[in-house]
Amino acid sequence: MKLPDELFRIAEDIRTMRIRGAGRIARAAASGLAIVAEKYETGDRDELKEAILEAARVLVSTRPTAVSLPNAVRFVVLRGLNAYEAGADIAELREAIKTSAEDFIHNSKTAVERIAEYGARRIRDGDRVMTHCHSTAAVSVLLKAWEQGKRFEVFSTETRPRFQGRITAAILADAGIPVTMIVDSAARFFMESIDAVVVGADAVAANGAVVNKIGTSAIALAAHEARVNFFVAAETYKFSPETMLGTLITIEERDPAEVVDRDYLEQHPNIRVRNPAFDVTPPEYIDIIITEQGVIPPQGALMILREEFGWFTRSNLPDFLRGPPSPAHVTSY
Ligand code: RUB
Repeated sequence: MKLPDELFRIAEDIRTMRIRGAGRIARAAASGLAIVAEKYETGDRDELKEAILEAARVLVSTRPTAVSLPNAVRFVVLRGLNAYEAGADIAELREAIKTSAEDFIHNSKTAVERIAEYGARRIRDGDRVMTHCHSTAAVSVLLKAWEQGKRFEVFSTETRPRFQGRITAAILADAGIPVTMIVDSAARFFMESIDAVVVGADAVAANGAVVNKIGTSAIALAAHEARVNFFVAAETYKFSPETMLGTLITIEERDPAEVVDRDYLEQHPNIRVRNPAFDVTPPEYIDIIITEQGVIPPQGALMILREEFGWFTRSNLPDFLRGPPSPAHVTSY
């Protein structure tokens, strides 16, 4: 089976974080499946189905934490499998996969726009807002509020070790929003002057816990202590249906060389460096989750999951799409 090179390029870009952020990762995965549906050379519908499943496997194994990735792949694959089982010929099967990928991408972009609208209502004139990492959903809330004429300033963490906060700060500054960049460990120092924290999510669990970039939970703790509102901006495809069944979300642990350079590691072989990419913020520290369906308290996560993923437990998906992927170097919490 020779899958198109573009599929492997997308998978590699996700793995190496050239494509990053849960929403972008999901949209890239959907487009990867559409490419396979369009370009995989065969006249046999069974072979095309196997190629799609193999591509799905390649994509979900790239990064383990962003639940948007398996959710996007499931959305696209499920419609393909349904068409296959309904007797679709090869052209119809290709079309089913392509249109469901297009639908996912379209819905995903619309969801971010709605979140921007709903979230912007929570930003007030004169606010000082803190954000962490680079989340398209969180940034879109801030950009929308600014566009509506609200005037506020943003404190953006730099976000060690990959400095995604620099992307956030640059986007906000380009839009004319006053931005102050701080080191991650200064979050509590500034918290007393902050009015609201807005972050994105890689996954939302059934109990309302939010998995996001490492450091998010410490910021939430500081916000809780200082009685500062803590908002999460998350499309519903970041909610994890597996957590309804008690599965824990896998936390990606990345290369220590992202934290300290290889020379240092070689000079100090007895120092162990760990690099978890995400952490879990408990629901008690979260005031609201802003979704495209509306604003919910974290306790409403189960309701969203039932509505959006009621099909999950009874679907005809293959096993590898029904449980969390488990590549090497990951820890479960
Ligand atoms: C990105 C990150 C973002 C979420 C949400 O981590 O934690 O806050 O993915 O982003 P990484 P978005 O840089 O490791 O992918 O709102 O853009 O989906």
